[in-house]
Amino acid sequence: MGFTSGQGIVTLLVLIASLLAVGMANRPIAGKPANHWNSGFNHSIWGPRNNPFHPNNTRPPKKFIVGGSERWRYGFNYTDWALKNGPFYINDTLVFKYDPPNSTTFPHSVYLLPNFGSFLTCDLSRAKQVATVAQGGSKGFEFVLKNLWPHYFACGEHNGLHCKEGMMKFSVMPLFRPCHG
Ligand SMILES: *[C@@H]1O[C@H](CO)[C@@H](O)[C@H](O)[C@H]1NC(C)=O
Ligand SMILES: *[C@@H]1O[C@H](CO)[C@@H](O)[C@H](O)[C@H]1NC(C)=O
Ligand SMILES: *[C@@H]1O[C@H](CO)[C@@H](O)[C@H](O)[C@H]1NC(C)=O
Ligand SMILES: *[C@@H]1O[C@H](CO)[C@@H](O)[C@H](O)[C@H]1NC(C)=O
Ligand SMILES: *[C@@H]1O[C@H](CO)[C@@H](O)[C@H](O)[C@H]1NC(C)=O
Ligand SMILES: [Cu+2]
Repeated sequence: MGFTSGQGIVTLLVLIASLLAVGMANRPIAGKPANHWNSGFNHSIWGPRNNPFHPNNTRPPKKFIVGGSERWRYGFNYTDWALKNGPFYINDTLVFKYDPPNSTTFPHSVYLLPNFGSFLTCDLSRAKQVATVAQGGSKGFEFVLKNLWPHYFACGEHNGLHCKEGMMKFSVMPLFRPCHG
């Protein structure tokens, strides 16, 4: 069947009417915000502090003790720690704290793995050591997040065993935050 201009106008009117109906359906009801794009938007969760894309997210750089009071040790879930303490931003500092080795304490260290594959398998063959077994002492080893690419941290001790079996690994994707001040 042909599509005459008369039918076209009717179609257009029906379209406009249905758009208006949708608009009416989103009219404010008692106590609800008038702007329907905002309804259901929980500002407690997605406020400036937590939302990495919020224009007012301008908190100054922070220091994080990796693992919190557990520090950098064998058997603590650092993936979980990173999930709960992130997101991390450019210029935040990660502090790795672990005792220098002696006859009773296990040595630890900090390596950066080159990619997700080596992170999954704890393959240290192309990893870059960023902290020796001695550098976690006293105030700890500080790593400033300077780059926007993913960082794959792992303990390099026992040929990857601490990473594989001891959960001593986590990844961080630093986000860009507009400069504060
Ligand atoms: C928004 O999220 C906070 C924190 O999870 C919660 O306490 C609050 O009840 C939520 N508000 C609404 C309206 O869902
Ligand atoms: C950002 O903060 C400024 C000053 O505190 C405020 O006037 C403005 O409304 C905020 N913008 C947003 C999108 O929350
Ligand atoms: C560590 O924590 C992550 C994130 O909460 C979880 O998915 C994972 O199963 C945990 N790993 C172990 C071995 O419990
Ligand atoms: C080894 O180091 C730990 C932690 O620093 C310390 O508590 C312990 O006394 C040390 N042991 C020896 C034998 O030096
Ligand atoms: C990070 O810090 C450096 C030096 O203090 C500064 O020049 C840079 O603008 C900062 N970057 C961001 C994204 O805040
Ligand atoms: Cu270790």
